[in-house]
Amino acid sequence: MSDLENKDLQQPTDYTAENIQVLEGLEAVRKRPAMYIGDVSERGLHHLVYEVVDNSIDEALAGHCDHIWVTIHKDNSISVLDNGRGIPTDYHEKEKRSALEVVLTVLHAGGKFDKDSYKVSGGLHGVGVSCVNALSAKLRAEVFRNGIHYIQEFEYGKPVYSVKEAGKTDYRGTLIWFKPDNSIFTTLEYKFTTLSTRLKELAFLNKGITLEIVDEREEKENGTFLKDIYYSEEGLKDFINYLDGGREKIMEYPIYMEGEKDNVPVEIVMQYNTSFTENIHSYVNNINTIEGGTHLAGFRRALTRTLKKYADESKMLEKLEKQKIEISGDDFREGLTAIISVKVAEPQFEGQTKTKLGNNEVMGIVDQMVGEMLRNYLEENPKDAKEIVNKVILAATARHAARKARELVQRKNVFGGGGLPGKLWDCSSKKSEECELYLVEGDSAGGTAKQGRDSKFQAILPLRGKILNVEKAMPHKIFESEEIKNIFTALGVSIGTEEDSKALNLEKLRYGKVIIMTDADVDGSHIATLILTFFFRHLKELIEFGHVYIATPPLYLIKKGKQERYVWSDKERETVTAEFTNDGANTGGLHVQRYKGLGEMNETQLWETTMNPETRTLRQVTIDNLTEADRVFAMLMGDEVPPRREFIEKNAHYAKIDI
Ligand code: 0RA
Repeated sequence: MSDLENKDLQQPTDYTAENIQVLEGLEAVRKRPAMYIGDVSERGLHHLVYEVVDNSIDEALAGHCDHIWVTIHKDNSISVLDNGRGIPTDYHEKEKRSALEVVLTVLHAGGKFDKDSYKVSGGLHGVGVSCVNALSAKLRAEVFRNGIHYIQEFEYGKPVYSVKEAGKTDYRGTLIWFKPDNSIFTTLEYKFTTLSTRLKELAFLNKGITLEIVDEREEKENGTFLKDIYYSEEGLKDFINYLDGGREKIMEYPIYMEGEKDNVPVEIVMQYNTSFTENIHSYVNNINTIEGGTHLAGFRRALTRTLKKYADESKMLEKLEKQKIEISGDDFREGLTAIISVKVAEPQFEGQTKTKLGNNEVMGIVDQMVGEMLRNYLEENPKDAKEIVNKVILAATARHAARKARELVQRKNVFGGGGLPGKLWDCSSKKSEECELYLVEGDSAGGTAKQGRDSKFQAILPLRGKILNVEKAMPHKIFESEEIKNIFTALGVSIGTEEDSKALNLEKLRYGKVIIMTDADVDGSHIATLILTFFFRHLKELIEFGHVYIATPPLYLIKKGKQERYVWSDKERETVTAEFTNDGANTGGLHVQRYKGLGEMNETQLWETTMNPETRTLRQVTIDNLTEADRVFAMLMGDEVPPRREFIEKNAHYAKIDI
């Protein structure tokens, strides 16, 4: 039966605008929340806050607000307050209710009441605050406008009463308080760092606005709460200095460009450093366009064309020509950090995660602007221009060496028996989705893991000592490092530096889970970070598609008589000790063993605590914020020591590195 014969699939003939209206109501949002906010996990939960903050940012971009306060309350409800004009509360004849109620109950109604303002922020899915209302068990809107304090409450998106006056006020602004619906979300717990990092990013992207976040769940001894405040005077210039704090720069000041063409404001900042990675972060309407798009394409095109022309005219490329080394687009972006921020009135987002800009007109706008401004810059700053071209030449030479090294490795794999690494103890199952690869610190712990594992689905690859720091090493070193070669041959994937091979084929991946298992000490976390850095820089898809995990071995084994308990933190140790000794009254026979390394456990203990899927805890590595993750890796693994020490000291109380 063809689709056309299937009556159910045919459109009803009386399909009218009214039907669409009904379909687009808040019930639709509750039925299919993922369609509106991406997902209903931690990510979607945080998205609710971004959606509300975005409305306040729009008010700020319109020039009416300069301060936004976000509060995480004790019960994980959220408040967002701004000092804008306040959402209009006047009665709407046509809608038969207040403008405020329309904004909060009709999808996409946000910008409807302010025709002059230029709405650009408006969230990734552009659904507006009504969506947040639909997915909240309770929401309260308070508006301070014309000297009056208005209030209206909602439950599951439905008004509890119409907007009412609650008194007089000198204040001006909007307060939205909401409590997400626990029947919709898989988790209700907000992460301070996740929200705070996003507010920091918004402060850099929108200079002049103060963004504050307070966490009332975290009270300090002096009675104040955990809090961050962000404000940036110089916007993207501050942003790039912050991102590149851990990198050695090859120019004194970043190149900054700002302009507007055909109603598309464009702001770009860029600078080169001595690293070998490309770090271009692009934003459309404050949204990180992870998949790039036309704005990024325009930037790249102009960068390559303009630098190439300058280098040709200055005859600096002759050296390369003599060695028969051809320059490629990648070479112009090695060691480049750039931030591109455009504002597009009607953005078309495409791609798997809807973070790829599709508007064609933007390509030419960015291309032309960057081309002109960069040409002027190079002419006016010959010293920097020379440094940049030298960096490009170095990149081309290094890429040439890397290609040779990679070809050698690949040829060996094909002709020299290839196959799996000798050190790998593989599993018997061939179903990649159920298979797990443990990357284990040290041969001895590797041996224990081999004995303890379930060999049907668990494979073990021991790693000796510290693996190569890919943040600092020249690219071709990757193909000379035994440990790194072992990792990617075991995984079954290939890595490369060429443009086309970057689209990694995860289809060949031999394991559904890749689990990093290191000692629970400083060295162990350093090794885990080195491995994560390698994945982040060269196999990012592995993290993005959720394949990377960190094993969590216990810190102590507490024994008393026949009682035995593994614990994972000092706090837990205190609780268990108190329990075993009846609050310290009876400490006799208490034995606390501290596990310094995996090697101190026998195979049964290692299996029980760290490897058995029934009892272990795995931490999945996710990337909340790509820009911040990039900064953290550059800092942790880079040359400059002070920022790294500061980070480690500040985060020392966390048992883990959250990315
Ligand atoms: C439409 C019109 C006007 C203000 C707003 C929307 C507005 C919305 C939000 C959402 C959060 N904070 C907000 N602040 C303002 C004002 C129109 C006018 O006063 O002329």
